[in-house]
Amino acid sequence: MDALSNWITPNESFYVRNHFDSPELEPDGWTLGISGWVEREIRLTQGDLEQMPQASLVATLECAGNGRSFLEGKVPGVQWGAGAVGNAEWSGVQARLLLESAGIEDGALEVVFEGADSGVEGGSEGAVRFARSLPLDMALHPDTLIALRMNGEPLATEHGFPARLVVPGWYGVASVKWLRALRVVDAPYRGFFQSVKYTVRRKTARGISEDVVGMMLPKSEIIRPRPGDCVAPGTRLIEGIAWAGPEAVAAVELSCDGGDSWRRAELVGPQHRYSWTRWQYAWEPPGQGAYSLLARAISASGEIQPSRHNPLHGGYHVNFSRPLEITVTASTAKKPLVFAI
Ligand SMILES: Nc1nc2c(c(=O)[nH]1)N[C@H]1C(S)=C(S)[C@@H](COP(=O)(O)O)O[C@H]1N2
Ligand SMILES: [Mo]
Repeated sequence: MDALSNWITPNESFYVRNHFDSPELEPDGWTLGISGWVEREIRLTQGDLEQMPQASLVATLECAGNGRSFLEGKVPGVQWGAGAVGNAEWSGVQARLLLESAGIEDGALEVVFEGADSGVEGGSEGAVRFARSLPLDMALHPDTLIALRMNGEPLATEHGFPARLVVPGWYGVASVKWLRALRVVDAPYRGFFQSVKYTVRRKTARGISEDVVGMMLPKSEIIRPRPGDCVAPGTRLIEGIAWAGPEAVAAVELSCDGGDSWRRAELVGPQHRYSWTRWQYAWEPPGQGAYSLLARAISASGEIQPSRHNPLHGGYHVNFSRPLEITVTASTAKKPLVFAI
C-alpha cells in the first residue's frame, strides 16, 4: 500500500504485469513498423521517435484483474490484491503522428498494436503474441501515446523498453509494451488477449453480449487506516485515492457505518482526467467499537462506484467498494480486545 500513497508512483514501486518473459530489446536493432491499410509502410528507429514532437501526460494504469483476490469464490487469473495500479507521467510521441505519416486508407477500422513478446498462455492453442487493437478513433486520439519515458526516465525493461503504448483511461492491458509493429486493419481484430481473455459480458435487450475490456471504471482505495487497525478515539484522518478512467474524479464519499450513510471526503492535490486523485476525511468516531469503512468514487459524469461486483464481469472490472474493518479502542493493546485472549 505504500506504493499507492504518493500522487506519482515511483518507477521502482510501479506494479509489473507480464504474460510472458520480458523481451530484452537492444535499442540499436529495434524498429517500429507501421503497415497494413496505409498509403505507405514506414519503419522508425528509436532515434526517429526521439526526434519527433514529444507529448507528456499523467495517467493511472490499473490491471483489469486488480482486486481479483477479494472476490468471493475463486476466479481464475493472477490473484491480485489492491496493488496492481499506479500513476505515472508518460512521455513520448502521439500515435496519430505515426499513423498520419503512413497515411490511413479509407476503410480502415482498427489499429493492432503488437508486442515483441509471445508464448503459451492458459487456453491458447500454441504460442500467441501479445497484441491488442484500438478502434481507429482511439488510436488517433491525441492522448494515445507511444511512450518512451516513464516519470522522465527511459522505460525500464519490465515496463516495455524501448517503447510502449499508453492508452490513458483504459485498463492496463490496452497499453502494449515492447511495441514492434502497428498494423492498420479493415476488420475487427479478434486476438487472444481480446477474445479468449480480457472480455466481459453485458446484458442487453437481445441477450448477453461480450465486450473487450476497455475503459477503466470508477474506483477508490482506502490507504489509511489499514484493515484490522486499532485506533484511539478522537479525530482520525482517513486517506485514500480514487480514479475514474478517462474522466476526472468529481467526488469521493465515505461511509463509516457499512454503507448506511455517506459523507463527502476532501479531494487533495492534483485533480484531472486520466489520473488518480488523493482524498482525505477527518472522522470523529462516535464511540469505541468495531467499524466498517467504505469509500466510493463518483466520476465527472456522475457514475458511482458500485457496492457489489457484477458477476458478468468474471475476474475483471473488480471495482466494488470493499469494506475495511477497524476497531476504535482506548486500550493501548496493539490488537482488538476480542483477540487479546
Ligand atoms: N507486450 C505486452 N504488453 C503488455 C502486457 C504483456 O504481457 N505484454 N501486459 C499488459 C497488462 S495486462 C497490463 S496490466 C500492463 C501492465 O503494465 P506495467 O507492467 O508497466 O505495469 O501492461 C500491458 N501490456
Ligand atoms: Mo493487466
